[in-house]
Amino acid sequence: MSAISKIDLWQVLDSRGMPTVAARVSIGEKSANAIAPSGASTGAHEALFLRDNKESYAGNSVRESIANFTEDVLPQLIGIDANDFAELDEKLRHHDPSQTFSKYGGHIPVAITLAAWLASASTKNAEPFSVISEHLHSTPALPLPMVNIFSGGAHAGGAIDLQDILAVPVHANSIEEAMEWVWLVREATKSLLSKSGHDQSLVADEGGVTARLQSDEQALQFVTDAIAKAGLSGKVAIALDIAATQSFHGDHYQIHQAGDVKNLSSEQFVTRWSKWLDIYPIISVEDGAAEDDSDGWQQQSSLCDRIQIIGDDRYATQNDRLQNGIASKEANTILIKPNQAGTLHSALTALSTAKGANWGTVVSARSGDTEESWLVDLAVGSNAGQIKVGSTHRSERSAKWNRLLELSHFATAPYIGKAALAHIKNLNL
Ligand code: 2PG
Ligand code: MG
Repeated sequence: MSAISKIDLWQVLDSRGMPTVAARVSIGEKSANAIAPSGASTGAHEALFLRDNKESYAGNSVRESIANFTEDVLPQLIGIDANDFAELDEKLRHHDPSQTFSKYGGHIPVAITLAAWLASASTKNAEPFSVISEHLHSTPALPLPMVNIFSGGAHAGGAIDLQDILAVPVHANSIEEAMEWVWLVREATKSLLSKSGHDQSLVADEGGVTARLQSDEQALQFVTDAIAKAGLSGKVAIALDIAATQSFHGDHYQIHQAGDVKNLSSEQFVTRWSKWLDIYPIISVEDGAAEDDSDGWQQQSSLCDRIQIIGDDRYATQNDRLQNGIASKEANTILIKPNQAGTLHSALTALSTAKGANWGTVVSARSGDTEESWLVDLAVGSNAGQIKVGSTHRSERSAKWNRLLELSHFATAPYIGKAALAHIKNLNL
């Protein structure tokens, strides 16, 4: 038993400079820290990130939620076994029973439960990923990366509507080769944009390139051309995060084209991006319909045999929402973000449910992230298969890639490569 002897909480800053919470969980002499990440394109169903709404940091401080939690809940967590992820989850939910942790916010439970995992690894002198694999009885594997190349939407001031155009190095044989390929694609995209007169001196929230283009299609063409320029056509594919919740306005979608704003029905919206599958090498589409637009999700279900259809805002790493998705066969993959669930245990529960249904799992960072790399251990230990942490640039992103490269260097686990996409029947690779 690794009883929690002390928990410290304090305010720090994330990669966007926004206040967030850091937790230190101590088990006797051993301790570990974890910081809560936060999203920009957040969904309505995810655990809340509560900000104080006072003068400090112009209303963005989290000090008050830390103070409330420290007074009301924290003492009740002392003595719990840090290895018992389920009990910690239960205790936290007992004090804040709504699914979205509306009383104290989900940022505090996620930081505490992650730090408890890392502290328990430290007491065992074990790598964090091996604690996860032991817990889930899974075989560790280095995941296939999905790497942001071009950013729009909430991550790049609405430069284009699409939030992310990502590169998937499907045919790479190692994580080293995978990282080099996506790096080459990012460089080629930047160079093509520069040559077309688009200033490339800035990077987006997740380290991707960006430019204010006429349409999503123009950006897709730039990335497709960049893959060719890098000599990687047929080896590197494209994944999209459409983040459709951001374009949804009650009963219709709004898109921008050559300076015009167009309103589209659910059907028109899904049909529009479905047509891209015949033009660009797209193998994966995330949030192709808004979180509660069930008609849009049903329409995409016919594509599940052909490409990866991922639910992010739609499932919000919540097990019951995922179970509905599995029952309706509207998708075949879930994005796993621990802070959407609010606790490590809940995130692992959703991940296990997805795997049990032969769905794909993509462990994902947030657009506001931190210098920590536990996400990689989570992906490796759970054998998630895929990981998304943004681009190759910016330290909060490279911290994760570098952890993956470290695990590869020490031959900790095999690289899964394109086998991570085996859940899609007729994927054209
Ligand atoms: C997403 C994430 C990460 P955010 O939508 O998948 O790219 O973005 O953290 O802003 O929700
Ligand atoms: Mg998303």
